[in-house]
Amino acid sequence: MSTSDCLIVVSNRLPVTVRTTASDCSLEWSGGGLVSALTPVLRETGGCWVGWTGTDYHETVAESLDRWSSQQNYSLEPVFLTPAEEASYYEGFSNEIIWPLFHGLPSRCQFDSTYWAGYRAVNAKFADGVERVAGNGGFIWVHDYHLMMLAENLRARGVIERLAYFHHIPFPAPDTFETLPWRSEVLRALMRFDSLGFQTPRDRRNFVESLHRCLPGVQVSGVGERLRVRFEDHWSNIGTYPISIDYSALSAEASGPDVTTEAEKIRQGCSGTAIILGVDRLDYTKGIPERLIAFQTLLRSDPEVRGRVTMIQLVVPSREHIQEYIELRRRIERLVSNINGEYSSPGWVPVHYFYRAVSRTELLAFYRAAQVALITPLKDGMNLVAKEFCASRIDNRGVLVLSEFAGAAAELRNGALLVNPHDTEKVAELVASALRMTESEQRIRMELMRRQIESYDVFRWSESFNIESKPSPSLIQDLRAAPAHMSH
Ligand code: ADQ
Repeated sequence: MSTSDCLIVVSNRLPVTVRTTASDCSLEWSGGGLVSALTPVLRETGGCWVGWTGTDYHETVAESLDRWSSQQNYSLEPVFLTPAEEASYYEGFSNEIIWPLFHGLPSRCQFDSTYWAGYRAVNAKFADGVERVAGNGGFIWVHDYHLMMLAENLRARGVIERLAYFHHIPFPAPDTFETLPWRSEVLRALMRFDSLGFQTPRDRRNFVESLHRCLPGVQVSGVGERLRVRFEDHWSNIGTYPISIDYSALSAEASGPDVTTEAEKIRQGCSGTAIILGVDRLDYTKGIPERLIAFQTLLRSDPEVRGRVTMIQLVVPSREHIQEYIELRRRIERLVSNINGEYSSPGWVPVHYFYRAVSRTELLAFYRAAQVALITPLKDGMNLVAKEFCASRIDNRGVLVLSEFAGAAAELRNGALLVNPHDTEKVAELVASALRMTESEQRIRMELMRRQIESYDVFRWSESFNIESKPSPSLIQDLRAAPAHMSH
């Protein structure tokens, strides 16, 4: 995208967490993949970020955001939600329907029609927020499954900017998608965007197959990863754009003296044992219990490794008020306690568990201190942790054991050891072979992955998505002239 274009990013949450007391309000950077990926882009281009504050309306919050905006080269436009809106749109439709369904877990879904009504109403509220800051031409870039109805709302209000949507989570197979009672409404609304981007070829394929199945009359033109799709009178570009990280900034920071000192402290804290690292947001899709069971299997089956390896599991708190997440946390803590109770010996504790967000310096130090990164989501749109781990390995050492169901597996398959995260015995075996891997093999694999991430970093991701979101007038003419043919 040309940096002169005005960029409006829209996502469920603003990139800051708002903390309020009776008299005061403070803002802190939020964690999560979306913020990690988009902050460097917006910092470079300027513009505006529209999103929910995580609160209902408070004057002090609005004032703090104004103050924050005046000190940055982009501004924050708040959307405030009432507790009822939060319950139906966020906790209900987004977290109890779309999140599990799109991660292939329909049995976890609560198909409640009041959630659907709340979702549509809040998408309209977001459209109000976008309307307040739009109007200078440019580009409105909507992020993720919370806001699938937004283009329809904005077009109905006469907003004429280019509208693009990036889908950060997996798009399920049509057999799963079609269980959604509001499947046609959601697809129709998505087809009002000018461009839609997906993380992997599989997600893109699933989306197009779902269109064919649920929206009669849809026409698809093109082959490979860049398609044009016509529904009613509107054409959309559809493509695959794997999200990435700011590789150079991360590698440079990882080589800094603070990170080096901290990494050494972590190694000493683990008495020089080999470190196996897990880093995740708290979520049932991340496969944290399954991973702990795999580690337990390794300790059980191979007494030689006891006292020689330490697993460090970092979990950043997420969706803490939702019952399922409270239960998941308890389950993880029970497993950690069982493993430590069963296998600890004087001077050695097998699992070091942290339930908090760690600073960037600490996070990079953990990446550098580890011998194995064990990243085994049951399903994941991309998984930026896998890419961050490789970017931090300026020594070209370390082994990535990666779930074949993470989007990142499509790009990193030549360097990582891929595994089915449900097969805990196989995970244990692969960890054992990762611990035995020679330095020369580690180097070959790590270099392959680092080169891939360096050549397709977050700026390339954003540029390729945005440039291709703007079809050339000649292409549009060609497509209008030619009879559309079905292809998928
Ligand atoms: P997430 O599900 O949030 O993102 P992910 O891509 O792994 O998942 O990003 C997590 C981010 O949080 C990483 O940048 C990581 O550094 C950070 N993080 C994790 N644990 C932390 C801790 N304890 N302390 C500090 N930081 C921590 C969604 C999708 C993903 C997709 C991203 C981006 O679910 O599949 O990769 O969006 O598209």
